[in-house]
Amino acid sequence: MLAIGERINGMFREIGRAIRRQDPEVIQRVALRQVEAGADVLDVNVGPTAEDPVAAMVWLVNTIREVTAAPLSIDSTKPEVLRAGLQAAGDRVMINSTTAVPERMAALFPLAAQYNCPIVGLTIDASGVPRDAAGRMEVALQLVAACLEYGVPTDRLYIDPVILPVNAAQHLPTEVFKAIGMCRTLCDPPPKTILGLSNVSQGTTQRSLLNRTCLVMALAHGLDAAIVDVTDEALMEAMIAAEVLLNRQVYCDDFVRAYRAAHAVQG
Ligand code: THG
Repeated sequence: MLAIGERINGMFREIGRAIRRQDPEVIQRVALRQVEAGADVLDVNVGPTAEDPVAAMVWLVNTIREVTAAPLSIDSTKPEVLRAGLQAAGDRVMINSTTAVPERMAALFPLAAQYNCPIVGLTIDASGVPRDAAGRMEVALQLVAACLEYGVPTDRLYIDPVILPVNAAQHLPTEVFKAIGMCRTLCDPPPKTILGLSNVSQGTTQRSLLNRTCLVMALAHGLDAAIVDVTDEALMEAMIAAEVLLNRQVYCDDFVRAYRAAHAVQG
């Protein structure tokens, strides 16, 4: 599974403050800590507070690039912020994210083609988040169609079926798991799937337990990537064990250590 570190997000108070003060040390420490914990990619989101989000994104990307060449997931709802982040990062990027709203897709799929990079497509259209798995598939098909229209290979699309807090909508995780499985049948080669995992536990008192249980269940349905707290050791160990049980990693008695050694970081 592609593990994308979630911590560089202005939603976290420490990160928001570092962005406002342009304090590189906090950002660089959090970037390196995630890479050392096993992040394959770092998500970069300026959060809700930045007053000039384009400048904040460029500063964040440059600050991270001073300490690591890890791939970056440029995370924004605003096309101009995504464009600026991609430009600052150069190669080794992914676009996080587009919805299936046509103007959004027209702005962002050409960027994915230009940068030759993966793009996350949320199953959200003009009427919002669909209520069930079938609704998510209808929106996913529009995202696949946009791949064909704009010349992006379908396996470079990561469909995000959008997981929401379980305490607000308890029937939804089941629909999200079903949607993950159904994405495999959409086209050939099929799109990949991704979740912003920590959404599921927001506002609950058992965050780590819900996160890792949800991750294992999503993996069993075929999930390819997740934006997670890679510093949550129990979560990462559950991910590794699930991959062994799903025959995605070779078994050995010391499989956690072996996984970590194989993913040892080049910075
Ligand atoms: N899909 C995609 N991208 C995403 C999301 C998604 N990017 C953002 C988000 N969702 C994934 N990242 C996070 C990061 C943090 C939290 C949840 C998801 C989180 N933050 C604490 C909270 O809200 O309780 C902040 C606590 C604090 O301030 O310290 O849980 O779904 N494609």
